[in-house]
Amino acid sequence: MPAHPKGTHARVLLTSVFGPYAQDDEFGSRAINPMELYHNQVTRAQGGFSLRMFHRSWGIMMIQQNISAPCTVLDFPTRADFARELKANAYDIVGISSIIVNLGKVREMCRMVRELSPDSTIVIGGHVAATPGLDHLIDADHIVRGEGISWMRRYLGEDEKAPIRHPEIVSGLQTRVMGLRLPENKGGTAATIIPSVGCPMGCNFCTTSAFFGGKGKFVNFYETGDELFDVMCQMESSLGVQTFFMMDENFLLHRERAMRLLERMKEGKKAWGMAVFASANAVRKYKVEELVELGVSWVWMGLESPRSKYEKLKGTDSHQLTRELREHGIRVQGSTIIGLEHHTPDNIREEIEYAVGHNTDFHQFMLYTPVPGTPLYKEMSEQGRMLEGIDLADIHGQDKFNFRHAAISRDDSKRFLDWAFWRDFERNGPSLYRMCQTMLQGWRKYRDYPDLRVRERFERENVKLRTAYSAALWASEHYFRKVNREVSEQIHELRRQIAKEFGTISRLAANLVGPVLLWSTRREERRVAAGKTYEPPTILERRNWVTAEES
Ligand code: B12
Ligand code: SF4
Repeated sequence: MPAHPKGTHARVLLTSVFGPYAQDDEFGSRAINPMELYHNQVTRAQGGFSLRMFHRSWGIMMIQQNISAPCTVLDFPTRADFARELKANAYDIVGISSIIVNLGKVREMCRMVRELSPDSTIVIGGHVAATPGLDHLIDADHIVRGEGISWMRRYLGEDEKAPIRHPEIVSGLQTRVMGLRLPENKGGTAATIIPSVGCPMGCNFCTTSAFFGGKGKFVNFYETGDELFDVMCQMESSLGVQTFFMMDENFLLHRERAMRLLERMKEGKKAWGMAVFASANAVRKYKVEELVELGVSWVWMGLESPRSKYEKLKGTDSHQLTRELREHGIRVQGSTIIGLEHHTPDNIREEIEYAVGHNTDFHQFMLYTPVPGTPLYKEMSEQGRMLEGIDLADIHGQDKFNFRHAAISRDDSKRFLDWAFWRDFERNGPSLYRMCQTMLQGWRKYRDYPDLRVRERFERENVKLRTAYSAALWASEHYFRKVNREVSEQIHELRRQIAKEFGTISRLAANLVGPVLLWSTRREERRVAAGKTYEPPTILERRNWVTAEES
């Protein structure tokens, strides 16, 4: 591919696809598929207790930070914002980032670029690039499969192997729970760190793994614990954070890097906390105390199914592992697949009960979904089992099957999926309560731990347990009294234990703020029932821009 003639003088616009998202429309937005991680696929059945927040489009932020051309990032625009930006600046390159589900929007954005900025070169990146025959479906100049920083550097004639500069990323925006928006103080929200893309485990359904090379492959941005430590120190000072969301599909798999990071954290006396994604086999490479010392306070782990044959789960008792992690104060977010090959209408409820029986702090359920680019998609296509005529906008894992399952119908797939979310909530209560359980267990175990950093971290987390979370628990206990007595009693018992540990402060917080939260939760449920949805804010950020005006 020849480089762009203007090289690093080219003006670049990098944009995500346009909103609004949480509505049904002709471009592929779906009310069931909002731009919210938890409310979309984790806590969506938890009513007013659902955790709601947005996440920026990190791929384009990473690219912007690592090129020296004048570059604008436009995140979550409306069509009008996008049109305005195209007309206001003569962009040489317009890069659009998307996943497959949003292909209809990419098509429309390409059309808009051709109309409003005909001299721009259109570059498409992100998972949408794995769509078969994409070049015939949209009017673009380049379709980039896989890692985008090196591609864009190459295209601009820059050194593609130069070290990766990490952008400052606040992990979540506009967080809401129980009907209230949480304050956004500097340092109050974790920073996202992206150590790598891809995952070498290569599970058959996994698009992230497939997109960056599949089994045995991935792309590391930071090879060593020292490099990661330096990036985290930078974010600590610029964003004022102590907690990090490690956006690496399998952070713990790279033990040497993690252990070196731990050494540096100990030397630097860093009481950092960390949320990580990790497969069970990777978690088991560590003693639980090592995880705690590393600051791991949250693990997102695929549980898939007890009868699945995934390498990562071999030899693991996932119930026991989850229990152990929670006992050590590590919150667990489980992920279970509905509609695996061995599932039938007869055994699926039992499998869901098993999943729910993990009693994780959070639980994601997703339909088994063959997505282009994955080994599963190839297999299903070869067997002629892919269903024709399903809009790509509906293939997001939260609607219905997009393939012919041996035993479960499309309509039933949706019913079982919804039942799983409902059952998890019914049996285990709101995730907020489960998190408090885990935090209390961790604090009890580690309050006298010899490593001061660990004590400091648990103490920091516990401030919330004594105050805001105590109030939230009061509200939850009262909310559930009428609708789920058993859960209400469990919450009452936890409140009693917290009050025993923390005394007056937690009682005061509960009695004074609890009723407000109960009221705001109910108000939120009324609002949502009346059709209220949430959309991320439009964000525009320019980099190297002065140079552009001078050029
Ligand atoms: C954060 C995230 C979200 C955020 C959205 C963030 C946003 N602003 O869009 C939330 C939580 C809202 C979300 C929602 C959904 N998501 Co999501 N999400 C992710 C997640 C966890 C991280 C993405 C990320 O930033 N990665 C790190 C960056 C650096 O990687 P990257 O984005 O791939 O970017 C690199 C390349 O792709 C490329 N690139 C990207 N953009 C561009 C643009 C150009 C011009 C170029 C040249 C290159 C390029 O360069 C980058 C650097 O190498 C990924 C999983 C993952 N680990 O990636 C899933 C993932 C992207 N999501 C996915 C899905 C399916 C969804 C949902 C449909 C939910 C669901 N039911 O699962 C919804 C859709 C919501 C909607 N209405 O659009 C799938 C996509 C599958 C596919 N093949 O299309 C993924 C891969 C998860 C998975 N394994 O299934 N998601
Ligand atoms: S372990 Fe997780 S991230 Fe890795 S390939 Fe399997 S599903 Fe994907």
